[in-house]
Amino acid sequence: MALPPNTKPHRQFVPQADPDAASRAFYEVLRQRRSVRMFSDRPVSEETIRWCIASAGTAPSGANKQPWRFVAVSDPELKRQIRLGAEAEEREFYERRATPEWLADLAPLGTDADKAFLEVAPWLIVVFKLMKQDRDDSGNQGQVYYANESVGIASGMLLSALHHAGLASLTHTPSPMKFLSAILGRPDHERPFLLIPVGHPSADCVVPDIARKPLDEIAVFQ
Ligand code: IYR
Repeated sequence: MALPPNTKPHRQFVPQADPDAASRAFYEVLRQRRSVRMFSDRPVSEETIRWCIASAGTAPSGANKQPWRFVAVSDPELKRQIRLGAEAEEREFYERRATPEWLADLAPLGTDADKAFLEVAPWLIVVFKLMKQDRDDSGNQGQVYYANESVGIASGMLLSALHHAGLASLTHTPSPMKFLSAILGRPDHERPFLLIPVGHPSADCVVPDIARKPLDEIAVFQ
């Protein structure tokens, strides 16, 4: 392979344990993550949120364009507006837009249009997908590539980082999400991608009694 013009030696991360033990230990951590919809108002420091977003920002992306913006909201008035905007869309969803099959699929989760957690959770991280790069000094906006894949990967890494920090989170997708751009004053080239409430679970928090598919259903070795 021809070396690209700019390279440096790669130092591979070496885990504390051997690969079998390290991969299993990571699985044992991640399998404890659950989507939480019952939050307490217990605070989470901005420092913690900053490190978790920094972890997400280490994600690979198409041509390394890093087509993401993470907007971390703790201001109560902004959270209130986001709740009102989300609940308006969710009422439409539950009362009109959702098909009967979709509603039946959601029944085990017990979700409805009430999104109180959007005000209770100390942080809402709104993930935006960049449709173009930010303007450079001359005002030019370059292309981004594989933006959905890139911001999806970064979001997964964000969820893992939050979980690793002992925090609860939810991937919330009120649809459409345009109201988030207006409330947060984001520019046109940023599209809302995910709304992630972050915090601690309430003392009485329960989660749906559902299971993940076993390994042999999700993996094929050949
Ligand atoms: N956005 C709605 C509905 C919803 C849709 C799916 I797909 C879910 O996995 C969960 C909920 C809501 O948040 O209630």
